[in-house]
Amino acid sequence: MLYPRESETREVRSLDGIWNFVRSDQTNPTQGVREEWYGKDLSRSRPTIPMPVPASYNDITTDNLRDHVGTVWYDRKFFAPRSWAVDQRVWLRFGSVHYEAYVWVNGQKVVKHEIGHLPFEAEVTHLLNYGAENRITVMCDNALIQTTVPQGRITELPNDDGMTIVQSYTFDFFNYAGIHRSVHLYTTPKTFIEEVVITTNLSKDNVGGEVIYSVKFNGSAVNEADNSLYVRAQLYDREGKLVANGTSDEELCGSLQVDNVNPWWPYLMHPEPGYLYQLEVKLHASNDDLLDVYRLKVGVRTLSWSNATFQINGRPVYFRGFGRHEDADVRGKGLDNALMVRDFNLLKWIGANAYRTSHYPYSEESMQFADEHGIMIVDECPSVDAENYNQELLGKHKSSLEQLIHRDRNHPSVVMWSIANEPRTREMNADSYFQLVANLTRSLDKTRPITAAIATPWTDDKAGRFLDIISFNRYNAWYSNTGRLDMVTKKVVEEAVAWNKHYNKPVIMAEYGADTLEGLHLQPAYVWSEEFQTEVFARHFKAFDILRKKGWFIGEFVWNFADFKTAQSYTRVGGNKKGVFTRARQPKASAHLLRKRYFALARELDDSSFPEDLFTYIADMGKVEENT
Ligand code: BDP
Repeated sequence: MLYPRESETREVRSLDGIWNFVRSDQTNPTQGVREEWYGKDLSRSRPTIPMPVPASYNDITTDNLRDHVGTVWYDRKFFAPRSWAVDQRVWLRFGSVHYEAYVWVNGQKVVKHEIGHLPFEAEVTHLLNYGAENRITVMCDNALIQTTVPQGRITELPNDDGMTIVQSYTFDFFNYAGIHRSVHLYTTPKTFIEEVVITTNLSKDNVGGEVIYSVKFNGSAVNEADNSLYVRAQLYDREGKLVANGTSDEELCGSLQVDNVNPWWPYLMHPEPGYLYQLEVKLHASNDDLLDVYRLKVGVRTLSWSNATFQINGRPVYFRGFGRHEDADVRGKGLDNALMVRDFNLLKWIGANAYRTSHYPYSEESMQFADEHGIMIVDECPSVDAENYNQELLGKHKSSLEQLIHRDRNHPSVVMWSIANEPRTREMNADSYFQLVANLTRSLDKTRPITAAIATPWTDDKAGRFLDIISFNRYNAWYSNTGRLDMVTKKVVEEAVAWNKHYNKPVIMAEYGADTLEGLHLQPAYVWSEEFQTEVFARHFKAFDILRKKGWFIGEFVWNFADFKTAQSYTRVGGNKKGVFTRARQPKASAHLLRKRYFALARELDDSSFPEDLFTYIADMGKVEENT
């Protein structure tokens, strides 16, 4: 599914803004469907309130909408211009709705989609009133049960007024819901480019590049058997200069050779990271008529991995990054460009070169931004804390990976697929389950390695053997041996060595950290203080440096980039506070330490230089040393 982009053959129209909103009665979640609320304006069925799109609905009002379980309804009106009635097809596309969505246009059912954080679309050409007003209605259900991805439980519990419905889940982030990402209408010609798949190669000396493309079209005017369609592909560099062009074969596939290529490099691995070309794909009819044009950014790079290393363009990579969340005050998981740009500024300020999209796919806009800035992504599907393995769950888990790979396979920033976070891999069926999930992932993309963030001890784990890279999560001095800073370094080293010995694969520490209340200072370090987080990090750094010398330890990811909202619990003060940045994206003391480490690693491993403000002037150290 291509990201909606304008071109000389396509128009894109945003439906973001303020929509009308109704919450269903929790005890009667299907009432709206039975009463056909989608058949007329929502306001004629129930009083509506204004609701921003994109945003989670949970934190917008001042009442208990936050904890609502079950269905909610959205609607809005829009105009379809008269010009769209002629020789066009019109598509309605959602960047993501969490968790399950049902969509109607002018009272007609259009599409149903399950699993949040992933886009879906449907053709609405025949449902629109052109040159007139139209209505779009969305019903969204946030209920998580044992067969959803991620899993949850719904129980009925007595409360002061009788009985109430309660949603619970084991994962540690708030189950924000609603229309989380942009809603677009876009047009395509009758016969149009439906898919573009890109892979790239580099010569050994990184001088010659190759962009291999494969295009699929969809058309009513021409059928699939008509192999007289062809594609013209043109590749432009950053300055807009044409550097390669070619014509596809009958299958609409082809390759472009790029001399003196600028490879895509991660941030700080090269003076010009995130180099992107623009590929222009033009679909032509056999009589040379131009049918459709689609442009996308392409980074030329190669990935390779072994049982000890992970390489990009032939150079070993050491990941220094974060686990993150899409999370912010008020808007929850709603797409927010200001926040996204701020986050990337902070990632670059701190010298990170990677993050994991813990624990679900992030916005398409952020993936494009990562491409541009050379930030490597470990791209995670929405499976978190998987347990009680069953066929239905497996089907949805696989579907989430299929949709994710389909969406993200052209991004140079995506360097690894993460097929789960902290699955219960000691459970009986975990091995056959993860074998099937890993096999599917590999069959969909052979160009990237597979990992999963595992917390089950290596002695009990049944999934690691199906991965290419082992990632483990562990909270020494926090969840185990709380407060014991003297019990970190050795344990981290021992565990990483054990994982490597057991599976003979590269190892990443994918999560470590400590909750930290901004502004709490306690010396000597004490849990929850800024001093403690800083010390926990330093003890891990020592372990990582011992491990790096062993040759197979390839990365460190702090948990978490920023503080984030969770379900209510006596272990959480307003949410999870393991952020290096606050929820408002300001640094805690540990951020300054981490920054020094990440830039020191970049200098040692990637030959990059220090930012001028990395060290604050203290004294003339040269003189101090001379005098001692
Ligand atoms: C890990 C989870 C992560 C949590 C973290 C924590 O992977 O989602 O937020 O623990 O408890 O086990 O801080």
